[in-house]
Amino acid sequence: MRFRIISAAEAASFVKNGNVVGIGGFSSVGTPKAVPAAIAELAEAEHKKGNEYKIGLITGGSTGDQIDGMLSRAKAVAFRTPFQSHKDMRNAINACEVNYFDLHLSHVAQDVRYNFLGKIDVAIIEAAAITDEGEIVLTTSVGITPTIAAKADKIIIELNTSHPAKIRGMHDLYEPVNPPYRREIPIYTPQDRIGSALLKVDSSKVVGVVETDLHDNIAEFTPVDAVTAKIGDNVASFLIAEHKNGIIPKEFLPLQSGVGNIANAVLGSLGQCSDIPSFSMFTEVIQNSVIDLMKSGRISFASGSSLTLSESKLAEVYADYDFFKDKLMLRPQEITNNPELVRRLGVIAINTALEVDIFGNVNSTNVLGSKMMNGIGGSADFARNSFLSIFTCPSVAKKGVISAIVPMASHVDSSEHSVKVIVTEQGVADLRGKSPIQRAQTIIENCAHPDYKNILWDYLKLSQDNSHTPMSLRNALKMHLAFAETGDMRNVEWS
Ligand code: 0RQ
Repeated sequence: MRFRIISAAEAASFVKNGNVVGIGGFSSVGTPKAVPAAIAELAEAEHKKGNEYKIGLITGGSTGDQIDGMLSRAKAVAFRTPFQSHKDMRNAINACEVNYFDLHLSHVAQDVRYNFLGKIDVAIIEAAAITDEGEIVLTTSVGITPTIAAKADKIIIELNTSHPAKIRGMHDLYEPVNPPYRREIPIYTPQDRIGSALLKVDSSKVVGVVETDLHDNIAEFTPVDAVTAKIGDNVASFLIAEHKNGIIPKEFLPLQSGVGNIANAVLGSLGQCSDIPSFSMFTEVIQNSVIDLMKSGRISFASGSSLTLSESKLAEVYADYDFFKDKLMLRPQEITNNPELVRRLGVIAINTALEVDIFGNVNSTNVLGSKMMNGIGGSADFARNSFLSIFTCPSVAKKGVISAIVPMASHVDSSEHSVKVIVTEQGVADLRGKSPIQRAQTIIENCAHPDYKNILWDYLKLSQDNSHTPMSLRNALKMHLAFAETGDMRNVEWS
């Protein structure tokens, strides 16, 4: 080993109050765990002594309890970007204890390279192995690791012995150069390899290696409920019909699907349909269902930025690695989510909305327009540039007191111009080639919950005044107001 082995506590001592810390990895897997936990302890000790201690935290995407959980509970985070999904970090953000800013995931690495986010003091990255030359085999994700390793003043490596060294070769690390010298990214099929399997870092910046065997502990998926299964079936039937009609080419197109149970249900339904050929994924997060569909021969290849698998599914992959090794590729999120590639490859993008308005504007992030949920993630990277952009959601939330279909989205992440199809358990609204009034009619008729259909039809009638986009300024957010004041959107009264 050419680097010094140090304890997590010693590693944390290199991270000073006010530092900006870049975290390697992505989507709660392949991220460092021991050192962030030690930084949280250090912060608590400093606070007890009456000293200030807060860091800026830049990650690839969501992280687990050792990063977003422990650091937010320790009140150790001054600012946070780009995406989080931990309840303690979310609460700290919504209490304005942490300055959070939401970024498209494809932008994070380039924003760091462009120096938009200031200096990176320390990069902390997880490795499965380190070669004699000091090159690093990453673990189950990539995220922004190559960029923060290149830009940081200091690098701390967590060498995680729970990952087998045989995963060397699963990564394809490539960083575009900055304008005006940037060229095209030479990926023409999801399988194309363009970069290095190993991360090369400047050895003089590595302050030490911390040995761990901590697991990421991704929860097993909960069984799919009836609503989620119906959404999955609706998306699958729609895509199958598009394929039959020749809109989707006979070879099919690469899929991107978001995270969570709806995404799993969609893939499950598509996977069961033998009318479509086996397909590939060009996505951000590779989750359990992809592995099952590889085993059954329905998915031929998956390119992503993380293998976000439950413990048991990751064990299956490692146990049968010879089968999986030429079917999985992990890349930086700047590549997996790159607009150029998503557009060129003709990716079919399937993401989840919190709410959708009757014109097709999608809110993925801010509950009632103001409370941050997780962040935009990669949803708009894909939606804006895809061959076909689909957003899914249950038609109601919180046992029916909230309608996901509203007259006006209380916040917009993906605009009507990027959204082609809305799917709820009620049905499918195909928005292609439709004017705002036609979109509103289709969404209300096909996607709204029966409890809300007449309410929304009434809104549409009262707001139609011979203008291009029906809009009643007095009423547009009244359903949200009814929920805020009475706890149920069904109590709305139009005026
Ligand atoms: O809350 O768990 O307390 O009941 O929001 O909603 O329906 O369980 O869906 O877990 O997939 O999350 C958009 C947040 C959806 C996610 C979002 C409440 C609802 C529930 C969660 P409870 P569901 P999901 C990119 C992939 C952006 C990033 C992205 C997300 C909770 O998908 O973060 O797309 N997306 N990444 O009850 C108030 C509403 C609500 C609501 C739902 N209108 N108002 N609460 N909820 N609708 C690309 C990749 O490739 C990964």
